Amino acid sequence: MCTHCGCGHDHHHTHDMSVSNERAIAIEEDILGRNNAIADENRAYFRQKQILALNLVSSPGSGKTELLTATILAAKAQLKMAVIEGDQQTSNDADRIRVTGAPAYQINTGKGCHLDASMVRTALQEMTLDNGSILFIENVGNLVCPAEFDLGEAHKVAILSVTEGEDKPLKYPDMFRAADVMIINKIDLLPYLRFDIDRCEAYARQVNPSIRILRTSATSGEGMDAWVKWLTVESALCNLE
Ligand SMILES: Nc1nc2c(ncn2[C@@H]2O[C@H](COP(=O)(O)OP(=O)(O)OP(=O)(O)O)[C@@H](O)[C@H]2O)c(=O)[nH]1
Ligand SMILES: [Mg+2]
Repeated sequence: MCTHCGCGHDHHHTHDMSVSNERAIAIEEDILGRNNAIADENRAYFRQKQILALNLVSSPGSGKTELLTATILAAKAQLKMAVIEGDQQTSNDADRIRVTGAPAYQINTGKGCHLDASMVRTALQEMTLDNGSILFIENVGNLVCPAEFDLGEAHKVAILSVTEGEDKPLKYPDMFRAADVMIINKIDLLPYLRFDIDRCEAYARQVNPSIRILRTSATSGEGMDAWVKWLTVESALCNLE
């Protein structure tokens, strides 16, 4: 359950207005505990197969799917990649990924505002992933709820597009604290906007001093080299373990 937005992940409790605060906290801890246990199983599976799993989180429309299709097209000669797509509705994003030739599995969360570890476990049972590959898990577009839910990934990667405003890391600190990497996307649009990219980076470091920051344009290709290089290094580290 995501108690913050009352997304109704756990239907029988969230709609009961008489639930006391303590009870709500106990329920939340229980749900997160169960989620974490399944996330650990997913992580063990990834480790055994030397898969680099990344959880891509952002608000809707920051360019997660565009970044993934550009990444796959740029790197498919040297990296094996697959995608799990999370959206409330439609299989549009999985369809966009499949056009690139990479396998994609679509999860629809309905009213749910984030993926959870058990949804990913179900997807893993349906997919055949190559040893040593990279699995991108594109979360539901939402800058709040996905921060709390471990899916078993090695890293959360937060994507922030320049049209969203440079103060987002301060306004949604949980997400930028949970992420190991921030990608500032759509930098091709910077000439048309008042977006202070250095200030944005400073804000992100204010909430998470160790966050790694990359700047990309998924559409022009600028900055994609550094991103693909990071993926290559991280994937190689998984293969050494
Ligand atoms: N100019 C520009 N547009 C971009 C860039 N990346 C994505 N877009 C556009 O932004 C829009 C949203 O991109 P998506 O890839 O669908 O974004 P998303 O984060 O996957 O969206 P959800 O899955 O709905 O959360 C599309 O029209 C993209 O073409 C970029 O680097 N530059
Ligand atoms: Mg998408």
